[in-house]
Amino acid sequence: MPILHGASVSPFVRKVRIVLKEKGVDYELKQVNPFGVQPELLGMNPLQKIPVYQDGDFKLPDSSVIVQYIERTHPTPAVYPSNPQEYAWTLFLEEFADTRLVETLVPFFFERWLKKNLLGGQPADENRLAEVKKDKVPATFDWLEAQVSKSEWAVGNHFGLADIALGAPFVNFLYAGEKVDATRWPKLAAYVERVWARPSFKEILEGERQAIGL
Ligand SMILES: N[C@@H](CCC(=O)N[C@@H](CS)C(=O)NCC(=O)O)C(=O)O
Repeated sequence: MPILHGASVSPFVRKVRIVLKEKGVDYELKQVNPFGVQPELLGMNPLQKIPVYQDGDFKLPDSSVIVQYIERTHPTPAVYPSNPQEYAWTLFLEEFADTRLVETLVPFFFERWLKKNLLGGQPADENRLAEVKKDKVPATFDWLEAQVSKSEWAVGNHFGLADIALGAPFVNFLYAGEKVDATRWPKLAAYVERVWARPSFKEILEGERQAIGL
């Protein structure tokens, strides 16, 4: 059985877990805390990040690369579109989610949840979060609002990897006590709820909440 090394609250680990759930792949989740020097992580990922996916002796880092591998080892149901433009736009939205969206949302989780629960109870830097709310949230959410206004799902007419990648970091925002302001970004707020209502998301999120006591 494959092993996924990572912490379930990581948006990148969550992305991979939802893909595995969508495809019905059984796996073992081995919890790895990425902070501090982790000898077991160094041997598997020179970038010292989670997740790492282990299939037999083969150890593969990076959520985006892992998902591409899983798509080839377990092709059905596909999470990437076959249309070249939709496929390419999915890759871009995944990149946007993993960079700009994570930079916008995860600081809230880091300051309010991680510091308290995993980093020795340090207080949240609310000034930093006020800056993120002013400088990053509006531009990121405005762009996404336009993206998700065209149809039910982010790319084409099917739920897929773009939705999984976009929906995952919003969970960290939620764990930090935040939600998309539906009065300012109504399409985005509804889209996030739609993604979370997907059975794969619901099941993974329920397990996460039980594991972290939320
Ligand atoms: N591009 C990587 C990003 C992974 C990543 O940043 N993981 C975080 C946890 S959410 C991590 O391991 N951080 C530890 C560190 O940066 O030292 C991926 O998609 O897997």
